[in-house]
Amino acid sequence: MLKIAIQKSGRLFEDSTALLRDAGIAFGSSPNRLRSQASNFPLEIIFLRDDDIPEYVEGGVVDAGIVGENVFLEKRKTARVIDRLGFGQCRLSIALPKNTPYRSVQDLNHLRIATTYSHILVDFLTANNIQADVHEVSGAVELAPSLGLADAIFDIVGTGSTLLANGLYEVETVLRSEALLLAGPGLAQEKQEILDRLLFRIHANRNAKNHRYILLNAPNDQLETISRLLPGMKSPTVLPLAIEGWSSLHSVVREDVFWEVLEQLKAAGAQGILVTPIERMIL
Ligand code: PRT
Ligand code: ZN
Repeated sequence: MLKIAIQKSGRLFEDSTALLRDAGIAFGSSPNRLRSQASNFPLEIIFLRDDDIPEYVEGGVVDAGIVGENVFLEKRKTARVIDRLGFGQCRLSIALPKNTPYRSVQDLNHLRIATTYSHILVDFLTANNIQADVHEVSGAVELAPSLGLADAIFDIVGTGSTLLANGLYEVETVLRSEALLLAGPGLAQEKQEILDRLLFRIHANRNAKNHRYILLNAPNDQLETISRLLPGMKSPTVLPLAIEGWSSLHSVVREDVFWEVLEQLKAAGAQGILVTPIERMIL
């Protein structure tokens, strides 16, 4: 049995549960539940505040956990980063009131900076040789300048609209963060095997999301050119059509380039191009 901690409620909850459910794992997650045993996979899900997850992973109370990189780095706990999950994306940035000018990082010297991420901030200031006064606060960081508690803030930014609403603007992006899958340093072999099975499923889903299946008809004299545009997993499948001189070609194409590839295929003489989503993909 593998124990995995995820956020009980908050910004990572939906994506964390969806990640496990898309991996075919069935479990209950009612709001007042603290733990839940999967019915079809050797996994127990523990619901925690995100701040506690790195410590629980380090201490072996849970075997794995899903938490924002910002929280993981701030908590200074030891764990293996098993995977970057692509959700919960945000940045940790320094922001100033909009009437404070900013030219370079030197302008942070001697400022009072309010934050809940003092470790990450101190590391950044030290690396840049800046002497500033770090004010650890427990919340509502973006209010600190207007209350006269600080000259600047260091906080999480998503869309940036909270900064804007508080008359602040971003001057330094210190960290780009996303949700991480963490695991304890020394998992027992049985637990590591379960984690590997879970990862296999997560990757099959991710690969499927990042690719499209493509079918097209091509004149035989263009097959080589078209095959070069569609390397697929090993090479494209080529089948003869009932009409002389034509073939059907099947392959996969990466999601992020597929419009460009489609244009090139068309220019190379491909016809009847079909593009469909893939449900699972194992490389
Ligand atoms: O209760 P618990 O302690 O578990 O949750 P929490 O309140 O500490 O965290 P939560 O649920 O707010 O966020 C969990 C994680 O989501 C964070 O640690 C980040 O890794 C990630 N994340 C992604 C964010 C944001 N985007 C985000 N926008 N966390 C917080 N914000 C805040 C931001 O600071 C601002 O105040 O949301 C507000 C809106 O942001 P804008 O820039 O879109 O206006
Ligand atoms: Zn938290």
